Amino acid sequence: MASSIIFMTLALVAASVPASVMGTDFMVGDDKGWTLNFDYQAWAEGKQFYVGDKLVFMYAEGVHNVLKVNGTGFQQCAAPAGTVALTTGNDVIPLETPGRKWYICGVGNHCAVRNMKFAITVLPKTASPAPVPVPTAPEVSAAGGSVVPRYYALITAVVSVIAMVIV
Ligand code: CU1
Repeated sequence: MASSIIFMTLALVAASVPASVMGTDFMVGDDKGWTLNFDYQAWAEGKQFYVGDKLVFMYAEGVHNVLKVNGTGFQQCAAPAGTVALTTGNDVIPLETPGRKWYICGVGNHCAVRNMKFAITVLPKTASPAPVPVPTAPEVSAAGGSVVPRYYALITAVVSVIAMVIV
């Protein structure tokens, strides 16, 4: 009974590991992708982003781009000098640190007028599961405990028989 409970606990722990280790890929705009006149802030509102997740921006190459900016750049729809635009049309941004993140499209007035901008808050990675308890220790000692007395009883019996014969 105790061992089946331990086994079920281990199975549950093992089943829960992949979800917390592997991040989630968020398709920005879902099936609309990265495009004009989509409410990306509303898209982001209901979601929880964690370190290890990724943002995927899909769009026709050359039509848009992706700029990671700061809060000021977000408000002004202007990237700080030196910001490198992502331009492949299939841009994947790993969320590597927790905190506030801002993304805009740097083409024309797409950010200021066409709503191609959003901000998210990336949360720290969820606590990794506690180390899996090692179930072998109590089981081994239990098995050993049953084996040793058996031999001990046998040896005791043999010794007592020999003692009786000698005496
Ligand atoms: Cu754009």
